[in-house]
Amino acid sequence: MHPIIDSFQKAGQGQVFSFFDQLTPEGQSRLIAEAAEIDLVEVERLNRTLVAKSAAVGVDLDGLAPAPYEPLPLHGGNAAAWQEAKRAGEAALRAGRVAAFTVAGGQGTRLGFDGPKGTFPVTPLTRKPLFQVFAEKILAAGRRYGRPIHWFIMTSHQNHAATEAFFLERRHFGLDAAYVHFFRQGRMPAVTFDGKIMLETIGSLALSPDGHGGSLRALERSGALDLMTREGIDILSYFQVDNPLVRCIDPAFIGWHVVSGSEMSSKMIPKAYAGEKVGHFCTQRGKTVVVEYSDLPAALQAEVDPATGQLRYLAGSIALHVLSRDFIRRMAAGGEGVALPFHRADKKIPTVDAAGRPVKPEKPNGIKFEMFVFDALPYAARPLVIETLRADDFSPVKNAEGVDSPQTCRDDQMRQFARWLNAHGAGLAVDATGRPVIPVEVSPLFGYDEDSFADAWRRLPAPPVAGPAGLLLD
Ligand code: UD2
Repeated sequence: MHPIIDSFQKAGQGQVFSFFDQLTPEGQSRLIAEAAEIDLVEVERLNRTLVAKSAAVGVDLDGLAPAPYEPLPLHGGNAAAWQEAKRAGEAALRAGRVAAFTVAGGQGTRLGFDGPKGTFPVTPLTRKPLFQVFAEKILAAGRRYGRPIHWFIMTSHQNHAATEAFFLERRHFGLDAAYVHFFRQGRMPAVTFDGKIMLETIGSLALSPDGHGGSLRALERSGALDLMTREGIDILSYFQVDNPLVRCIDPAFIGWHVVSGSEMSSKMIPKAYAGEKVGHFCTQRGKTVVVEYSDLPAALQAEVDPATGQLRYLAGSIALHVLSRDFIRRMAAGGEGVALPFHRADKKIPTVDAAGRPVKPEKPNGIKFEMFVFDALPYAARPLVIETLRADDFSPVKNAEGVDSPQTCRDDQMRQFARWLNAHGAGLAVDATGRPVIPVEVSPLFGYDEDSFADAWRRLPAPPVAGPAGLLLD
């Protein structure tokens, strides 16, 4: 018997090979190869812990309190310290210590878009795809600081080839291809409610991406951390693929991380309303933790701080982090007590019945496991949370319509462009929400943040003129 089949049988997972005899030799090899990806010891541990627990068991809220954060000068923060942080970040960039990192392995099901999410057209006028927006910001930042910036992109098995092809076809949006690095994240098998690894078809396992937390081990496995070491890069700027407003490279953020000697730093925004779907920065037993919106009871989310009149759990996590290379390496190595936990999600998982016929379940029939990157925070030395303005850093595209949709994101981009323009006397008419009345787009290659925009504006020979489609600065 093949040793992989043997190990599955010994682990009580022999059902994976129920239809093995019906497969072609190639099909058999494929299934064996998938099975070889599975860490049976890990699955067994999850079965003993997460699967054995009922899904209703909540997270540990014992001793939870809101985490402190470094407020912006606008909200009473120390302006001199912010200036110093910015200078430190600029110095790190000029020294070539920083790389950008996008997690783009998600399936983007809510948006209903067929294809890697980063290929979704997102800018208001020219409809640049998300990947192009990030690419141009990274290209421009590299030029500004005199050092091209390496960019790591984590894909999934499902979208890896399509993502690479997209970059090739678009000539890496002007970036040097040698500075753009793709790697796949790991996969986890789904299990039934009694812990049996599920098949998707008779010849394949029900596998799914292991969550953005899987990025830490994938960075190690892919050789990205070695590359960083060779290139003298020790700081990674982490962001999600769905948020074109993000300052992929933010000197103040990087500088706060450096100055405070933090191993993992994060940005928070004040939550807009109690039920907003973001994680919450908290402290618990002396550690910084993020508690997801789905895990923090509604009553706690709605608590108001009498001193400020604001939500008590105000600090929303928008999934922007700066991580130190050696910290990632330590997390990836794992070992006792230094591993990201898995989270359980009960899902409708397409599978096969006892006769091998396809089944499309109507209600959840199994469990998927995911790791979350913010669960690394409690392991980081001197973790730091700093404030940012939503308008400067956060407008994700999540849903086809309504909140966090392509429309709200285009509007937010235009508000930002109009703000920059009007700060320099462009005199653009805007509505009560700050949205310009004509369509406006500023290319990241012109200006990708307030400073770079201001410099480019000063160099303009004459004020820009709007065309029939709107105002475009590129
Ligand atoms: C995430 C955060 C939430 C808030 C919000 C901001 C979690 C659990 N929640 O919510 O607190 O910060 O973002 O927008 O993280 N991804 C992978 N591989 C995976 C799964 C996800 O690369 O296996 C990427 C995905 O491509 C995307 C990002 O991670 O860039 C976030 O994924 P999501 O859309 O599932 O996160 P969401 O909206 O539930």
